Amino acid sequence: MAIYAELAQSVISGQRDKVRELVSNLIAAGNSPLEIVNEGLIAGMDVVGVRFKAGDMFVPEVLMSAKSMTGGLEILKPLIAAGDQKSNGRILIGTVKGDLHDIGKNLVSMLMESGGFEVINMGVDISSDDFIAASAEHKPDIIALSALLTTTMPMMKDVIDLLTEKGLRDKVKVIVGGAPVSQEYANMIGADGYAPDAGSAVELCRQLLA
Ligand code: B1M
Repeated sequence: MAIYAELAQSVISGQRDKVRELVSNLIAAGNSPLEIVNEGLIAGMDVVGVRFKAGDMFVPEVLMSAKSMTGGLEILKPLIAAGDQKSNGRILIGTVKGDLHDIGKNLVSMLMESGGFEVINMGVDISSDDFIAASAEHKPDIIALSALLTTTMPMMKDVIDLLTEKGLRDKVKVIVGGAPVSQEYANMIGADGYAPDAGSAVELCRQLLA
């Protein structure tokens, strides 16, 4: 659909106001919020990723794209989020220490909420100690760790090791995700599960708590 291509292009060129306008138009025309996320916003960020890697886009431009995507997500969130249904479980989510990427993690968090989970979103650059402290405070059923950098992936293992060290590992499930993470890596570090995208993360949480 041409309007999705226009939305993706507006994300790529970092036009936050235009993104918000197009998202609003798509909602008004009756399009599904999840389709808008996947076909427009994520499609745009995918191109940004390719150009960033190729050196055709630089950090300030990527940040503009990220802000545009977030602007669109802000409008979509209330439409995707669940109403007042009973909680399916409590999830503590955050991006690990040293990693500032939060768009994917926020999308996962949003879909978890819409899937009926109570979500505590700790933000980015969260140390293993802070995950453990928050876990002791909030007693989540699941800790969900996001990492977008190969250099920060080892912090996921660090969180799991610290949970074990503190005798808390059997009290909580740990799931991992993010572009460089894989099922193989999840197995290697002793996580309870891996999900490649936001939709499967919700499905995984349901399975783990069934
Ligand atoms: Co960064 N960055 N970045 N960046 N950035 C990547 C990740 C990179 C792949 C770009 C590239 O080279 N092609 C590369 C990593 C290479 C690597 O390690 N393998 C990279 C780099 C190198 C860097 C810097 C080091 C660049 C620099 O400064 N020289 C730097 C690091 C800063 C830091 O974190 N300490 C950096 C900085 C930034 C910005 C700040 C400019 C910005 C982040 C803004 C923000 O998040 N607020 C940024 C962005 C935007 C990207 C790309 C372009 C897009 C990421 C994104 O938001 N994608 C990215 C390239 C790419 O991934 N294609 C890149 C859209 C989002 C919806 O997808 O996050 O993958 P994603 O999330 C998905 C799934 O992964 C999954 O579900 C989500 C939805 O389906 N998922 C989970 C995510 N978390 C999950 C958790 C789960 C389950 C599923 O369960 C717990």
